[in-house]
Amino acid sequence: MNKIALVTGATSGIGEACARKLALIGYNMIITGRKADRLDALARELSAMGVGVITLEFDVRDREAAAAAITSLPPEWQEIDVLVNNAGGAWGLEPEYEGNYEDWDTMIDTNIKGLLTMTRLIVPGMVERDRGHVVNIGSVAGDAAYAGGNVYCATKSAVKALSDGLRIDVAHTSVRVTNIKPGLVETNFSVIRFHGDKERADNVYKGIQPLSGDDIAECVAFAVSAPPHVQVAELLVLATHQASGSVIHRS
Ligand code: 8X3
Repeated sequence: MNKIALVTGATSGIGEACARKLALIGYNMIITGRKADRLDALARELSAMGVGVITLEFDVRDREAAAAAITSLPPEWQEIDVLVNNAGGAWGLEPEYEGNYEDWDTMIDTNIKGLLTMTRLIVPGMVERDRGHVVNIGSVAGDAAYAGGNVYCATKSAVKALSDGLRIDVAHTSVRVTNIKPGLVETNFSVIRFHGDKERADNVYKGIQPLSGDDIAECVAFAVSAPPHVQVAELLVLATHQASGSVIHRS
């Protein structure tokens, strides 16, 4: 059987692009997300590429549902080689002193606790098999805070700390840990951040060519395809006219 990759949040954006790319390079895919119809459509597409596909519909914020989904996998599918912790997002861009409690909870529960839950469920098997790769989708936002980024930036700083921590904790094994830190990527990221305000979201990518989900998927494929003795610990990937989370040149 081919190697197996599990991608969370595979129904759109970077997650969807990662699922396609990993299928393209021969992984059997477990795709997870909250929207059954999008998972099914992607599953049909990936199956047509000749790889095995399993869909698991759950929200990474729901620990019991996540555990039940992983337990439900057939035994030969439990030996996951690559975990892409992609599910996450940004909700709101208000100053910290005016932030929305619900947005904060959503980001902390998804970006930090959801990632931790998936890690806790899948990495013990990797350690036992002395084989595996965890790819966390962090962000340039985790390197330094920017205006209004506050809690989102904090969650992505947490992704860095959790990636570094896990790398230390599995250093005695052959399991590898990669933190990919994208800058501006044009997906539904900003539409979600601005609670559906498409015009405001479009403005984020005005005057600059942003990255695409495919660009980030290429980086994930590079990291997981590196020879076994090579651990790509971190990749900071920016659009050419973006220098940091807050320095963006627009023409
Ligand atoms: C997404 C990148 O720069 O919009 O994490 O925060 S940024």
